[in-house]
Amino acid sequence: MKPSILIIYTGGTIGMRTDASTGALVPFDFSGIYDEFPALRRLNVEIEVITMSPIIDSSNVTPENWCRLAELIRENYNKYDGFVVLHGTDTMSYTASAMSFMLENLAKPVIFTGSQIPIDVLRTDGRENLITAIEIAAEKRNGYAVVPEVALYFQNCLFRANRTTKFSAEQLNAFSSFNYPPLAEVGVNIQYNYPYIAPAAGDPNEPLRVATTLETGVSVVKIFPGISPQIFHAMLSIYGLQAVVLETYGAGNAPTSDWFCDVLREVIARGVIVVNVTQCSDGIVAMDLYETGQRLKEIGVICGFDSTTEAAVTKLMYILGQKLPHDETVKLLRKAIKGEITTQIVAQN
Ligand code: ASN
Repeated sequence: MKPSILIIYTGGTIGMRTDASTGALVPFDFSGIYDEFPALRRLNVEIEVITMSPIIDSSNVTPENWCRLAELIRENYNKYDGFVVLHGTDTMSYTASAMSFMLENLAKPVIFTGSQIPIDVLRTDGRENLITAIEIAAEKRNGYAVVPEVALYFQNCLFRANRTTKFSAEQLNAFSSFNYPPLAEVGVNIQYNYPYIAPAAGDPNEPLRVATTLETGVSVVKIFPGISPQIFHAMLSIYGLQAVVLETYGAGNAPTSDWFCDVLREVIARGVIVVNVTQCSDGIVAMDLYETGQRLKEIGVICGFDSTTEAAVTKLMYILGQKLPHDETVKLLRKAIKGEITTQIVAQN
């Protein structure tokens, strides 16, 4: 039997085409996918398409959209072997990271992709991204999905979704996974890096569990030389704030000045969770390395290891949404729950 794939189109450049009469970019109707890409018939895959309403530019995405997407995957989970989510590139890493946490016992591929150039432009990157994403979502070995996790395919590379970042507004290889190897590299053949692909988180025949209670009292604070005590204090004193992703320097370093540490001490005493991630794309937070990191640890800042900001934000929304006791929340933050941080390093810190 042919594998069956559900394509979920959410919006973004990949689905845009130029209206001949007005010259404006208008959404492409993916339901006519076989007419547009007859080559898809040769894939030996059964494809169906759902277009989410409204179609959005991904800059407008919200946690409500994430919940609708997760529910849609859950409703269709038993009917398909895999899912391809077409999404705008700007916030794709956030949505895909959120899905990696929200789809709790996932055992089927959920492959995100999109494009930098609209699909009807001759030089589009969307066609190849779409076709290969479908092929990967349909790939089985011994009857089981080869990539039973949430992944992101872009320009010849398949990445674990919650390890990705959009790093280029210009290049066609717009995404990178700085701290985790690609799950597959695509040339003439698709070369899967099997040891890096996570095993299924559940049984493919069991219903999918989705978590749709997300806590949005989360903020990202990027420190910079010259940040004033008033500004830092104001950013951390917002009403309803439950957690902060603190983007620090290098291996997790921040100023040691008393005013800086006092602000952090005060917010942590209020019960706000502060997670330390680095502003560097590549590398890991090691808070024992320098005095400037040690101070943060003493204050009670939680190490974010090699997490991307995208993964840290969405993981916090997901975990805080579960309303667990404080120490359990902290334990989960220090643990790789969906391969989002490097576990060997977790053991050392
Ligand atoms: N603004 C678009 C989006 O993220 C960019 C893209 O898809 N390339 O929806």
